[in-house]
Amino acid sequence: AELERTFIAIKPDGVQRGLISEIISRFERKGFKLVAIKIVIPSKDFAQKHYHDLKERPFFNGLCDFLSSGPVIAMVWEGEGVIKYGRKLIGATDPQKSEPGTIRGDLAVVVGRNIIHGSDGPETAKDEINLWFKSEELVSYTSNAEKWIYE
Ligand code: YYY
Ligand code: MG
Repeated sequence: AELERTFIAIKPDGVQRGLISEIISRFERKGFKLVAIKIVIPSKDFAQKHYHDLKERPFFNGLCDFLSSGPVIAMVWEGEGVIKYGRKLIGATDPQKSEPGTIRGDLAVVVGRNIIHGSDGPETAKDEINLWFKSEELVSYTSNAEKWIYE
């Protein structure tokens, strides 16, 4: 199995709504492997770093206030195609446009409270993992199920 990794975060709305296990289970049942996880309240400054690509957008300030407003579950998930397929599991940015069956489609209603973040490509995945985690917080291990998930 290949070592592709993505950064996934359950935002303060997902945590407060009790959706941590629901969200984790969707990645876990798919066959992706959890290699890092922590709960953290990001500072506003940290949120601005995380969303630096969006700093010219009108919603940037509110978005960063929101991300830093409470506990976030920060995770790294590993697996073949996990970056792209993780985005598929998450659904479209606007939950009104997310398909049923996706996390945002099933569990969220408006774009500013869309409960989850996922890296959008290999470069952002690398940058976001490095921003949120120290290398020693990433755990390499072989899952017993791997030989039943990969051929
Ligand atoms: O990657 P993704 O989270 O699906 O969307 P981005 O375009 O990167 O925007 C990040 C974040 O910003 C989005 O999850 C909600 C918020 N946002 C917003 O509040 N209003 C918009 N029109 C677009 C995005
Ligand atoms: Mg994004």
